Amino acid sequence: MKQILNRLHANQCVVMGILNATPDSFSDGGVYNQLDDAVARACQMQADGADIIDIGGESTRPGAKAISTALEISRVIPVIQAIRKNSAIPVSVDTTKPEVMRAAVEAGADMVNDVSALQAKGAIQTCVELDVPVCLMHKQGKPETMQQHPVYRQVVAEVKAFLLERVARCRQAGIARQHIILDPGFGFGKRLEDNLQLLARIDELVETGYPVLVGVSRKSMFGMLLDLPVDQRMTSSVVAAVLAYTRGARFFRVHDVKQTVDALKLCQALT
Ligand code: 8Y7
Repeated sequence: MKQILNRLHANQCVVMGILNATPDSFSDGGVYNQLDDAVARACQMQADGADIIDIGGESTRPGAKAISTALEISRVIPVIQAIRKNSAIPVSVDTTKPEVMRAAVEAGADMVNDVSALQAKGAIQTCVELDVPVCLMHKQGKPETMQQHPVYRQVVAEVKAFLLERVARCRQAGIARQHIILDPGFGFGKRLEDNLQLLARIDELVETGYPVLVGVSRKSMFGMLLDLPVDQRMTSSVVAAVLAYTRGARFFRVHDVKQTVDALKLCQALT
């Protein structure tokens, strides 16, 4: 994990491969639920150039319902343990629950990816104690209802202000500055126009000095803009990653690891 932070702070790219441990994950269709398949998929992503694997057990797609802590732990922990046993690749846990964060790090996870920016009770303190890097993501509303009626007056300014407020709380509580990563949360309570502005102006988040993670892979913003089903969004996802790169983003959460890694290698070769 140290290597990843060093890369980010040296302005180099980091690619996070997505591994869903949910029965209803919209892109992978629950195909990788079996442990062996999860390990195989993680190893394939590592071979394709992923720097870290993100494992989530609670779907955060629009309309998804929250699940219990026990169910989430039962989905995520065996996958983390299995990857730990078979590979040295760093692992991040995609969760909003402090109990899951703790169990995951105890099982060998190296980083916390929280789509609610550590707003759950006890989440900040847990991350202080775990002393691992955290990705703070913006969202408006809850996954179950967030796409029903998102509203912003100035989306970029509002997202940035929210994230900086979360940073202030984290820093006050004792989370190290080098452990903080920011993410505007594409698709999380955002209209197409909001997502496009956030992507076009991602440099305004980069200006904060914190590494910025971009998660646009296969998202519905491409479906809406280009009228494409989820299995045909790879090109737009990779191009969006490249555009975000040109505006200063260096951390990318993706399904299509090889394609994204190749594109980013080209970007890095030109800078
Ligand atoms: C994001 C994410 C998802 C994202 C971060 C999907 C868990 C939906 N999206 N985490 N998670 N950023 N940090 O389409 O954009 O992958 S789930």
